[in-house]
Amino acid sequence: MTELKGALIGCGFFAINQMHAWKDVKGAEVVAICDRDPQRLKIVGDQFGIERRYSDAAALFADGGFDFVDIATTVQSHRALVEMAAAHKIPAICQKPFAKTLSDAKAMVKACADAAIPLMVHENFRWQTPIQAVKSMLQSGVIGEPFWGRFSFRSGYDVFSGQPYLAEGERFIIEDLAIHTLDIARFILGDVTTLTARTKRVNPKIKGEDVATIMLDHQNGATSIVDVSYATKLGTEPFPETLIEIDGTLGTIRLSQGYRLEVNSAEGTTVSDASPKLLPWASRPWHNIQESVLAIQQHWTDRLASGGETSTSGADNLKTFALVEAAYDSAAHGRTVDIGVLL
Ligand code: NAD
Ligand code: 89V
Repeated sequence: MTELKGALIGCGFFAINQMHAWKDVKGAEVVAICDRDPQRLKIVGDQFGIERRYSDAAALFADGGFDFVDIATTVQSHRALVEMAAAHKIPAICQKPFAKTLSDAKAMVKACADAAIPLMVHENFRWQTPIQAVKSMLQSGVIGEPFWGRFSFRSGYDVFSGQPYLAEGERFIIEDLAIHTLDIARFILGDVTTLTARTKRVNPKIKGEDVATIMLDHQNGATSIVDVSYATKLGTEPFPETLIEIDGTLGTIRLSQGYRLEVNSAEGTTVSDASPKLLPWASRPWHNIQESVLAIQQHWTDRLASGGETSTSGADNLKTFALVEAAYDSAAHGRTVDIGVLL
């Protein structure tokens, strides 16, 4: 298999997972890294044995010598870096949140389409083993047509120690976390027509909202609830599990804490274990997310090699990003938002 060469920009907290995963991906390797913080550049360069190191993305692109770029910086730099990739006709992966605003996100998709380069958003949650298991079960038809769903992430985990910037933004849980949960809802029940949301801030030490309850109407007629919280203190901390309930015309699916998958249908009740693998470089409780990083990066590599569209392409992600913008609008103004108008 031809080895695709990649460059990674942004050597921070989460990029460590991406670098480990690139070591495991078949058909691609990282040959250059970039970070404007010299300490982060050294830590990641030394840990993963990368000689080509840049403090400036423009210099990285000018030197070239790679087939794709993996942008793992925080959102402020995403538009400039994606547009830089497009200007150099380098296929790009961009971390979530894709952009600061929907209009930025649209401009980024257009820049890559105009340059005829693939663009994928690193929206990895739909690649988690338990989420894929729910999707497969639904697709098997065993519970019939889905008419209702719940996608729930309720936790008291201290995310701020690893990602201090999450405490500082005017926006928090919808932009950072529900963005994944909304994407899972779209992945499982299909695209959304209208959305209604309510938010709260419970933790007085942070700026943004840490609780959100969002109701979605899906194009197929199903209704779902996406509910997320970082203010929920439970006996057994579920971070970072997404719990799912789907009701269908012939049965139900329940993905509950501990990755327990229960399916009730005309054939009876089955219970299985949908746990993710613990990869050699992974650590609990993050292993679910870490495994999905490997899955999405392998998917990108396979599609880049074959010329196919990725599951979470920039164009696809606009439909998830629109739900984020709609949720803030709905919560601020107490109204239901028509998603079609935003796209
Ligand atoms: P971080 O602040 O720890 O790391 C970002 C790094 O990028 C820093 O080292 C910074 O110096 C560097 N950087 C920023 N702008 C740059 C630029 N223009 N050129 C070069 N380097 C630049 O942030 P993080 O926690 O690693 O998050 C990075 C992104 O990953 C965020 O968008 C976050 O939302 C996302 N994230 C995704 C997941 C997931 O599961 N998909 C999980 C955690 C974080
Ligand atoms: O996936 C993320 O973006 C992370 C976390 C799961 C901690 O919210 O910020």
